[in-house]
Amino acid sequence: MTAPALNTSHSQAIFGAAQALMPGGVSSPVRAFKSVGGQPIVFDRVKGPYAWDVDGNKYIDYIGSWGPAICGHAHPEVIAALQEAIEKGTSFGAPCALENTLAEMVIDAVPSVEMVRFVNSGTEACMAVLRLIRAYTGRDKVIKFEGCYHGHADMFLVKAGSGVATLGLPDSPGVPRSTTANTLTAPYNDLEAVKALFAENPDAISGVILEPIVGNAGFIQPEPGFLEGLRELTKENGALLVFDEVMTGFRISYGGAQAHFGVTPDLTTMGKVIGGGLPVGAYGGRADIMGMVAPAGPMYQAGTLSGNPLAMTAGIKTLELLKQPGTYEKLTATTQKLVAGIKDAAQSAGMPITAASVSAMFGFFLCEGPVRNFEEAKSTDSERFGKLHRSMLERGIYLAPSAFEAGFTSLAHSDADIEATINAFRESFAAVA
Ligand code: HOZ
Repeated sequence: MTAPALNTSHSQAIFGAAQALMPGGVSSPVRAFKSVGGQPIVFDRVKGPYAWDVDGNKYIDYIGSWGPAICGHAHPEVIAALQEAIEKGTSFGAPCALENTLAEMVIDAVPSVEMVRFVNSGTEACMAVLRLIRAYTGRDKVIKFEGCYHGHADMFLVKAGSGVATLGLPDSPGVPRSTTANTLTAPYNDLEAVKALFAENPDAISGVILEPIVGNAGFIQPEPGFLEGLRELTKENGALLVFDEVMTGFRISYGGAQAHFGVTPDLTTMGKVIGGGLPVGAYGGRADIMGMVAPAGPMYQAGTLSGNPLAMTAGIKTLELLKQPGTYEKLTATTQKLVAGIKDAAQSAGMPITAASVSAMFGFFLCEGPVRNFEEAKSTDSERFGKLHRSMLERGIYLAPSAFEAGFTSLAHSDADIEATINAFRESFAAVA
């Protein structure tokens, strides 16, 4: 069935004007729609599972502000808490009791976290944790995995996922070679490659950092034994294990992917959900390691807006909502229904597909699969993905504009939303097959 033509004239005018004002017209690269073609739509407002653009078109949203909106956009309780908090000011630059509350909630929930430091983004959290593992071990090298994305700090821009993969950029200019010389990479799900790196670099590797479920190279799950193997290898080699739970924290389960898989890293980075839609990142872990962070210890890291009362309020309220009984069961059921529908729709159209979900995170690749690493993710049909993305948009479904980003559901997505989405997939797969 042909979709009614989407009028996006206001979006086009605003995005056109933005070109001269901001590089590529955006504040963050992936949202420019470069890899899927067409122009991005410009949002006007969001509520629950929906987004409205400046032309009045309504979309069912599966990005959720790239993760934070797990309770649904603009949840009334989060908004009410923020309205109350804003009366007391927007930023203190001084200790506030709300930091204690959110810190206690994170420490209670996340198995590896005994102490936590709040920052303003996932990038900041990962940048700081890297400095911390190097300070603690006295070693400079770090192992990351191809296709994993840990923000845009210099040391991590090596075979990175997310926007770097989406735009097909080589490792970024402006990053000194001497900086990335200490970044070692291995294919995801390949323990033998990690073993070899430890053997080749004795007593030189400070730690291994990874997304315990990859969401920045599409959605890729760890194979059984992979996380456990990394836990053993890091211990054997005197290195630290860091889970980047910026995407998975409080999304895969209340205790993150580490609680779901039963593997406890030494340190964890978080972002997205713990800010409830405001800018928050965090890193935390073993108290003896966190004791290195200034002013308790010598490893310096700071931030003017870190722990500000509005961000803490949105995070606290969001975690309170997530802690209610049945939350993750609902998220799992919603997402499983969506993924089963996507698979069925693709198969009915004769389209190769591999799709999966854990809790409120999902993804699909337009190939038979399995997809276990970045190389396999990159070999899938990106041109067809672009066409599919456009067709879904025309049918009122807002998917990540990249084959290298995971999808996110929320507590606000109803059965009717999921059914409407599956119908749109059915029509779109038929249109692009
Ligand atoms: N790097 C994030 C996605 N993995 C954010 C993208 C954006 O906001 O454009």
